[in-house]
Amino acid sequence: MADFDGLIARYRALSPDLLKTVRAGKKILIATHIDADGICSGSIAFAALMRKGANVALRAIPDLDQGSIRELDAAKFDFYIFTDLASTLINELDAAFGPRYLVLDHHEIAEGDAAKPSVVNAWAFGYDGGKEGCSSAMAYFFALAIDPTNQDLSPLAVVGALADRQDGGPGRSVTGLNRAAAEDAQSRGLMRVTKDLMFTGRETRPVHEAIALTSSPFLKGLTGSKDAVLAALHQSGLALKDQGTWRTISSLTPDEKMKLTEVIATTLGPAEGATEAIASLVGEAYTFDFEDPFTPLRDAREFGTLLNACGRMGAAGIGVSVCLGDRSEALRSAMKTLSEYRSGINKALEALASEPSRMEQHGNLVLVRGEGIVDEKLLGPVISILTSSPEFKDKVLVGRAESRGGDLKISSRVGDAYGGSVNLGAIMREAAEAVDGVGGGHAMAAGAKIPSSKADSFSKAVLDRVSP
Ligand SMILES: [Mn+2]
Repeated sequence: MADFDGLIARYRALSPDLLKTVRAGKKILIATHIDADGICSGSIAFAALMRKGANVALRAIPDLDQGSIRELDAAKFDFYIFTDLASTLINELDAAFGPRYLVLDHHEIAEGDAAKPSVVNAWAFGYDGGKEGCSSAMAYFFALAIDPTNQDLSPLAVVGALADRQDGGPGRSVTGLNRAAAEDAQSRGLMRVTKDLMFTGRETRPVHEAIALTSSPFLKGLTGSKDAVLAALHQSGLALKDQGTWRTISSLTPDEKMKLTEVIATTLGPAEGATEAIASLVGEAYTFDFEDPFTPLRDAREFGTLLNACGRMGAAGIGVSVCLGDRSEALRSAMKTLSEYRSGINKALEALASEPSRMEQHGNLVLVRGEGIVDEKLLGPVISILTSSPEFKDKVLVGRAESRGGDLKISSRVGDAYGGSVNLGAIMREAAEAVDGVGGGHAMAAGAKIPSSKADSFSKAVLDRVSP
């Protein structure tokens, strides 16, 4: 049972001490993960403290480990706040910082650690941290306990939830703690919730571009291919322009939207999973009307993609600036990063499609050998996109790419329609440890880093643990 009141009470209880630290002018560092949920949660915590006049800095890091804890310690801050990371390293944080830290997170955590005074974790309050409580929502209610006027940060909580793919409720809706944040955003008039076709850029892009940009679900023959989409649409007779201007998906009439769905159904044909792909195109759209039309910030999912792109491409700081309100230089640079990110992903997907032998199938498990064609930075999104494709949505995908220093980066995801039960977080941790690597994560999405020379024994260790 979710204990929302318990979570709020917890935050209220710890905020006086924190505000004392702020007022004393102590140096505070917020350390957060580089993905969109990390960027949003870090930005929310940062904004809440900055508004209280805190001496606060924010740092986004790819992975927290012993080495990065030592670096943070050496930076000599008086107090540390961790968002979207650290739940598996509580002992190490105790050793390094004693009582001078706080973790706001939603990753799985040992029960004993969750009860510690410095830890606030979604799981400890009855929320499934993988589905109904992202770090950004955790940070949002923390901010709200510090000051109720921080309600204006609620849109970022929704962005973080969608970016972490926590929209598994009915009609692709957010649930649980994320829902509570979404309701704040709605009631303040910051966010509009509608039922719409879920194409990327539904408010901002010409219809054919929006369809080609959509990778979740992966639309075979359409995703990544503007020309193919245009050809299919031309045949349907759908009016793509209005007085010379390209129309957007959201401007289509209900009948036209129906027609569009039919065109896509025809193009996908009777392929396995096509019906589900089309069903998952309809869902809850979250729109921020205060954002400029024709920017990716207008749609909460696209906002998340923009931030993920920044994080992956080594520009998390730009994402933070956008979250904190920069709509000029930072937004321009984030949009440029997004288009590089998209073209990198498309290239990798095309390369994999042209070499089917790189997708090794073992029962329900597919090993994706991305060495040499998938940039390690893009491995996670590439594997995610593949698990949303009709071909692999009932499979478990484990991808790999070359990393620096003779290592392999591993990224694994469970397809949306996978029938079995599997905990990738545990599998990645165990299989990696068996070959002197490190791994971990969520049940549905996890990763690892292993020595290249151990690739085969790692694959075998994974195979042994995924039940056929
Ligand atoms: Mn997260």
